[in-house]
Parts: sequence; C-alpha cells; structure tokens
Amino acid sequence: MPLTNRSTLTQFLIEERRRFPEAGGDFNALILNVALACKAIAKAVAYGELGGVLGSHETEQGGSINVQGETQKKLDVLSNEIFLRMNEWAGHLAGMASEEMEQPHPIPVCYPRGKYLLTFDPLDGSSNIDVNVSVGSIFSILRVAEGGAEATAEDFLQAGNRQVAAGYALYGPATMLVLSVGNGVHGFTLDPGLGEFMLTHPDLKVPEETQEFAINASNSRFWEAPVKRYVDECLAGKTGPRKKDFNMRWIASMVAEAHRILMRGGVFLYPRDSKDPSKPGRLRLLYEANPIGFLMEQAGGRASTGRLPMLEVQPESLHQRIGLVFGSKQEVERIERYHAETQAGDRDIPLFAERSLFRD
Ligand code: AFP
Repeated sequence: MPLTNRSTLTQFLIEERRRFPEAGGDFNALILNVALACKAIAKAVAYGELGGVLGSHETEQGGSINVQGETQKKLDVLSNEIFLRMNEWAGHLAGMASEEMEQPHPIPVCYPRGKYLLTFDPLDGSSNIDVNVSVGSIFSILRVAEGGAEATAEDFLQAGNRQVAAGYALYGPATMLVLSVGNGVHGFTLDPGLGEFMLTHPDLKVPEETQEFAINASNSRFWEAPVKRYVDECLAGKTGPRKKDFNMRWIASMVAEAHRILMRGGVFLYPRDSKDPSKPGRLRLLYEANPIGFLMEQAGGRASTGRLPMLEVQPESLHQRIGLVFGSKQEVERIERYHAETQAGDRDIPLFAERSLFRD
C-alpha cells in the first residue's frame, strides 16, 4: 500500500513543536519513546497465548501481588519493564512512577536525568487479558521543579492541570495511540506494516450529549445517593425525568471505555462508594484519573470526582485512589449537580447510617 498522505506521529510532533520555537526536542523524543514502549507492548499482547505471557506472574514464593494488593499478570510485569527500559536511558526524565511499583523508579546513575516526570499504568484492564478483551496503557507527563535532580515521590504529587501531556494506547482490533500535548486530542492508528503510528483521528471532540452510560452496576448497593439517582433516572428512560432511553456499557477496561466516549460520547462512572471504606474509589488519581481526565477536558468533555473537577485535585500520595466520572459535558455536569444538591447525600450510604444514634 503506497504511503498515504497521513502524518506520522513524528511529523505531528514536529509540527506541534513549531508552536514552541525555544523547545529543544526533549519533549518530542520522550513522547516517541513512550510510543515505542506502547508498540512493544502491542506486539507482546498480540501474540496472546502463543507468546507464553498470559496468566498470572509467578515468583519462587508463588503469585506476585502489586502495591495495589492485586495479583499481577505476566503482562503487567512485562509491560512495566518495557516502559522502564524504553524511557530510562534518554536523559528526558527525572523519574518514573507506575501502578506496578510502590516507589518511583530512579533514573540509573549511568544515564543523564531530565526535567520531566512520567507516570503510567502499563497495562490497564489486565483482568481482561486472559479472555482477549481490549486492554491499554495510560501515561501522563509532568514537569519536575528543577531538572537534573533525582525525583522524589513528592515531585509527582501535582494536580492534573499541571500535566504537559497525557495519553493512552489501546490494544484493540487496531492498536491506537490517543494523545494530547495540551492542544486538543489526536488519535493515531498503528500501521502494522510500517510500525508507525499514523494520524487518523485529528482533533477528537467528546459530544456534549449522550444516551450511553458506563458503570459497574453490581456495586449499586454501595453507591452514594447522587449516583443512585443519576443511574435510576437513566434506567427509567423515556418514562422518567430524562424523557429519553439510555444504553449501558461496561467493558471493565477503562481505556476502552474512554476511547468509545471520545469517539461517540457517553459517561463513565467509577464513583466513590462504601464497598471498601479504606478505598475512596477504585481508580488511581495520578496515572489513571488524571491522564484520562486531561484528555476528556482537552476534547471538550469533563472529568470530575462528582464533587469537584478532577484536574484540580491535589494528590496526597502516589497511589491515591479516587472516585471518577468523565465524558460528555452535560452528563458530568448533571452528576455534579446531583452531588451538590444532596448535601445530606453522604448520610445516605449504609456506613454512615449505622453510625446514626437517631436512626428511625
Ligand atoms: P484491572 O487493571 O485490574 O483489570 O482494573 C481495570 C480497572 O482499573 C479499569 O480499567 C476498569 O474500568 C475497572 O478497573 C474495572 O473494575 P471492576 O472489575 O470493578 O468492574
């Protein structure tokens, strides 16, 4: 197939860089290294069982558990290694933080350090990998205060509106890279023959309205009142206050949900709930909620905790969990309104109700 007139990721980045004449090229090189890591992961994922990398990661002591308390899949560990090896050598980073590592990864002393920080979930949705459902990698790029010094965990604790770039790779029927460098959101499709990401979806926009919501309904008994109200109204359809029918999706792979929402609208909810009081949400702020939130806001959508804009949350710890709602602006704003209206909403969840001495 002759070379189409599409831009490659490299061409796109060089054209974007023209907006910053003083840019030295570090930023672009960093993004290209992240993209290379995603291509390597795409290749490993595509082999499936043939690659001998399905199933759980085993050590001499048995299955390995990550800092999240979750069983690690072999591909979780491999994907994490790929991100580290493809990014630690180039001199653009002061450190890396990953869902799969308790502490930040220091840049080996044999390599120069740079002014950026990279956080990532190397393989999101990995509980789907053994059943061949789409999974993805999520990444976020921050600046470190002063370049050159080794990054501490504190350096990563920056609000999402401090991100200079964010994106994901989706290992689906096609492998895609969706990226924002702060000037809109753009989708690239991997040309397997060339090994290049080609610009196929420039300037993605999230439709403001939708009839599609995504939530894990098996958690409904743990939801706070505003979430229950929102979902019940969607389920009531034409006969209810929304006066229109809704459709529901739940892939249990947030990258795939986010991509559907970028392509055709929708709203995703993994809210704070009372299922596990030690976890104020399932998703992690730094390398899941913030990068996806950045993309949604850059594409004219919205990302929220339900109570405040996601990108304004000040992180308190590297692996902090948070309730997450994102997608079509009008739906997210409605969900935020419901949270604002039910000030007493927090007293409705069973945990608090049992504490009340005056419960009738
Ligand atoms: P895994 O990476 O452990 O599969 O978790 C995926 C995820 O973080 C996110 O991608 C999904 O939206 C969500 O968890 C699915 O959670 P449930 O399994 O509770 O539905």
